[in-house]
Amino acid sequence: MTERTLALIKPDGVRRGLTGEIVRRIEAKGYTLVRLELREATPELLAEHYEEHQGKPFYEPLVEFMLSGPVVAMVLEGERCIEGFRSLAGATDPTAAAPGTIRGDLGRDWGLKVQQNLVHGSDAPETAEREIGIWFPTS
Ligand code: RTP
Ligand code: MG
Repeated sequence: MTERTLALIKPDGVRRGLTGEIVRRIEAKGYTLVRLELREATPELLAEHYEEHQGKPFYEPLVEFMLSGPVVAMVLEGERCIEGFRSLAGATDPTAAAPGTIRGDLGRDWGLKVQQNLVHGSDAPETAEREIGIWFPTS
């Protein structure tokens, strides 16, 4: 089933110059880049994007981190790409993420917080629609 998903390269990925490498992996997998923009998040946008995490202990540091620099916002399209991009990304914690994944190969967590895990990907069809609407309201 062809799907769309919202993928983000978080500020650590952009800062470390990994945008090209991450986009390369997405394209090599065969997903189509429908939208791609370098963006500055805002507190309002992130409050919507991370609505499910509001009130959790990691919420405030996560938002602060996501405001620490530009992010690359993308809409990907492809067969089962919601699950597929999360597979490419790997487990949330870079140390636990398998080699071969973006977080497993490129993620660092020595001296860092787990939120600095390079990428975000929507986790279900409804979430993908919601998040695409938040980041690309005109799409
Ligand atoms: P994402 O939403 O970024 O694709 O990652 P995910 O589904 O694997 O992780 P999720 O549970 O949705 O958490 C969203 C982001 O919050 C940060 N986080 N920090 N214990 C912690 O300090 C903690 N837990 C989660 C990570 O940046 C995670 O990607
Ligand atoms: Mg998530």
